[in-house]
Amino acid sequence: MSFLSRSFNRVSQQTKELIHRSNDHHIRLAVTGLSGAGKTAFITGLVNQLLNTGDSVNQLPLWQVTHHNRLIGIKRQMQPDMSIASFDYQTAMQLLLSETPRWPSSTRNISELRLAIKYKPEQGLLAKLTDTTTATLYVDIVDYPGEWLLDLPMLQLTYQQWCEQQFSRQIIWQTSPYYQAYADALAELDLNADADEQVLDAIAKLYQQLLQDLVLKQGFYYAQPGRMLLPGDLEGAPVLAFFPLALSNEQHQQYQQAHKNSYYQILNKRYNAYCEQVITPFYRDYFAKFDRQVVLVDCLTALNRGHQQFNDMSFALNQILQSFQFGQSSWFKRLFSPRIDRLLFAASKVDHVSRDQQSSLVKLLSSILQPSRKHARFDGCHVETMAISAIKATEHGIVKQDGQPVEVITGARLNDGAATTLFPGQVPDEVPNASFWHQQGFHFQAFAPKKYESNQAFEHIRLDHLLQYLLGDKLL
Ligand SMILES: Nc1nc2c(ncn2[C@@H]2O[C@H](COP(=O)(O)OP(=O)(O)OP(=O)(O)O)[C@@H](O)[C@H]2O)c(=O)[nH]1
Ligand SMILES: [Mg+2]
Repeated sequence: MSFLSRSFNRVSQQTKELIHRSNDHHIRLAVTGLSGAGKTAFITGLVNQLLNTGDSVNQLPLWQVTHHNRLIGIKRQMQPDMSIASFDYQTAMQLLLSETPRWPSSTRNISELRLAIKYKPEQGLLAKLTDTTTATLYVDIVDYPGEWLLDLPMLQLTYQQWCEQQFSRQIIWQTSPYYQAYADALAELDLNADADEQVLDAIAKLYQQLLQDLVLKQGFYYAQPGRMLLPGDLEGAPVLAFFPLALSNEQHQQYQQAHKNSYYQILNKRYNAYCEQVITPFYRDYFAKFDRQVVLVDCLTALNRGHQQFNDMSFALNQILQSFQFGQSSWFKRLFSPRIDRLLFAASKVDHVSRDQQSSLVKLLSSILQPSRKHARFDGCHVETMAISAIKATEHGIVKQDGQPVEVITGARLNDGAATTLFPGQVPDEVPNASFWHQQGFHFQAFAPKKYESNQAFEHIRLDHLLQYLLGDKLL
């Protein structure tokens, strides 16, 4: 293809994007959640529902476009960004539909997909203006490792502020057997001296071991830089070989005068380089352009992990949500500075609890995300909270105990596949105090996916309600 025709194709692609966006026929949906929250399962489940609409049984009755028989069809389309991978729906489906069904693996890299939803507009403005009987809404969704999200708050902090914030978490760090080695190495470091690459690498490794232990073994959530948990192609790169220092404000001021090759200055420089070269491109290219957002939160695993861990998850989420732009959108803003005008907090994996506990889960989620809700609402964004399951792995039932009906769930336990019927326990509707965890704690079970047939849409909980909230107004 000649240079001219390539350029022409690129320009016409960009023009098409612009037309979709200005026509209000394009939505970028942010699927936000910490690692393990259920983003990949959610995207897979959603795509599975959408690609199977039009089957004899309407699995999405509360989504009005299907309820009113206005949906013509949904297809996956070529994604807009050529430089990133396509969301691997096929592999996720193969795992879910295999002889022993398995969940998709934890995500290692960024990927994207676009869906085209073809529908009949209601006999309203759009139908009159365009004089068409069909219209198409394009929906773009990005999947990425939850660890990358942890870095967004760093963009608002200088190196000094970041060090101070990290060391305010010392009580949490001290729960790890790896903390002491890191603290000792810092105590021996002369921050005015010429930086030695190997010493920096060695201390960064100790800090990385500390973070990995805190997240993977102790069950905490907030760990920065997030790429230390999942370095990928940044493994061994100087831009990731930095760590926070335990210094007072006066000491920071003093070391800021040190010569440019000193340990302090090199650490400061690497921190800034990480923000500019690693976080900013990710944020600018994928995270600054959303119109709608779903925040998936796995409260049940966090409850299992403990009081400090649960609070740490809430803190991480509220910090991360400060990086998003909320507010009423207009066609002008949609083109030049998009804002999220609908935000949904979704408690994921609600199939892990019995039906009578679902409303408590919603209340619990609302209570922990209260600061973010206030922030988004203040800026004019609609906020809703619900409990969902993207791919239902259990059945609900009722058994009699001492003559009384008790709500239970049945499914295959994740760790050994054993068929299990149980009452998973009560969900608190607000964060309990620490003594509750000391006395009894929580023991919610994880379940393996159910066996589904390839020509059948998965069962789910409230994906139709979610679609109505996030896309309903764009399909009128
Ligand atoms: N029962 C049930 N389990 C779910 C559901 N969604 C997710 N899970 C479980 O949660 C685990 C994590 O889900 P993922 O979709 O991989 O989470 P993620 O947010 O993509 O995590 P990262 O890729 O690590 O960022 C899965 O392996 C399942 O065990 C659901 O709807 N029901
Ligand atoms: Mg994932």
